[in-house]
Amino acid sequence: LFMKTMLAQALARGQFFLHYQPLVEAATGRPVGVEALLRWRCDELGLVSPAKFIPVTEETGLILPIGRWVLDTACRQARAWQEAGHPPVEIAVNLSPRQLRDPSLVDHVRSVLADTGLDPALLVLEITEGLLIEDMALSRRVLTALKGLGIRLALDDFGTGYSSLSYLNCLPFDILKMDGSFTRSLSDAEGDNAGGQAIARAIIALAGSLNMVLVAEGVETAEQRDWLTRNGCDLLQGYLLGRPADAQAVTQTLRALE
Ligand code: G
Ligand code: G
Ligand code: NA
Ligand code: MN
Repeated sequence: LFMKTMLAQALARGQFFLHYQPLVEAATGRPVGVEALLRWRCDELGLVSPAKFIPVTEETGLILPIGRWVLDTACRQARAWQEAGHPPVEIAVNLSPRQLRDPSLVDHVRSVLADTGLDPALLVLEITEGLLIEDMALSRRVLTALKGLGIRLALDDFGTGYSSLSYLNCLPFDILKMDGSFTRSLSDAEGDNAGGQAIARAIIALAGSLNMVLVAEGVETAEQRDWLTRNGCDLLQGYLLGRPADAQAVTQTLRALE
C-alpha cells in the first residue's frame, strides 16, 4: 500500500530513470543496440527493482503513464546517440501486457517517433509471451498495427512460462529473445551439459527457420559467448557484454566496442 502511494508520485517527482544494456552481434562483437531498463529511486524505499514495482503499477494502471515516459525517454536517448555521431543504435523498450491493452498505444508510439524523429527501424518493442495467448485476436491486431509503423517486435524471455509454439507463427515477431535460463543451462557443475545445449540448439534453429533474429540473454561467461556464437546465435546480451548502466556509461561502452 505504501509502495502504491509512493509510485503515484514518483513520475511527478522525477524518481524514474533508465539504464541501458548493450546487445552485441555475436559474429563481430559489435554493439547493435541497447535495451532500456526502468529504474526507480524512491526517497523512502531506496532503489526498488522493477520486478517488484512493475507488477504494482500494472495493478493500479500507473504503468500507462510510466510506460509512455519510458518510451519517450528511450527514443530521445537513441536519437541523441545518433546525433552525437554514433552509428545508429537500436533501442529496445519493454512493454507490459497492460500497455498492449491500451487503445492509445499505437497512436502514442507513432507520435513519439514523429516527435523524436527516430527512424522507426531503430525501435524494438519487447513483449513477454504471458498475455499474448490469453487474447490472441487482440494481440494480433495490436502487434500488426505496431508493425505498420515500421518498428520491430521482440518476443521476450522466450521459453519460460506460457511457452506455446503455435502462436509464434501467428504473431508478427521479428526477434526471439531466448531466456537467460537457457544460457545458464549450457553447462553445469560437471562442465558441458548436453541436454541444455540440445535445447538451446533447438531454439536457435527454430528462430532461424522462422526467419527471426535470435538473441541470447544472460550471457555471463566467455564459454557461453563462444558456444552461442559457434552455434549460430545472432545477438548476445548479458553481463559479459555489458551491465545495464546509465546513458553516459553506455556511451563509453558503445565507443569502446565500435
Ligand atoms: O532490469 P531488471 O533485470 O531488474 O528488470 C527486471 C524485470 O523488469 C525484467 O523482466 C524487465 O523486462 C522488466 N522491466 C524493466 N524495465 C521495464 C520497463 O520499462 N517496462 C516494463 N514493462 N518492464 C520492464
Ligand atoms: O525480462 P527481461 O529479459 O527484460 O529482463 C532483463 C533483466 O535481466 C534485467 O533486469 C537485467 O538487469 C537482467 N540481466 C541482464 N543481463 C544479465 C545477466 O547476464 N545475468 C543476469 N543474471 N541477469 C541479467
Ligand atoms: Na525485456
Ligand atoms: Mn529481455
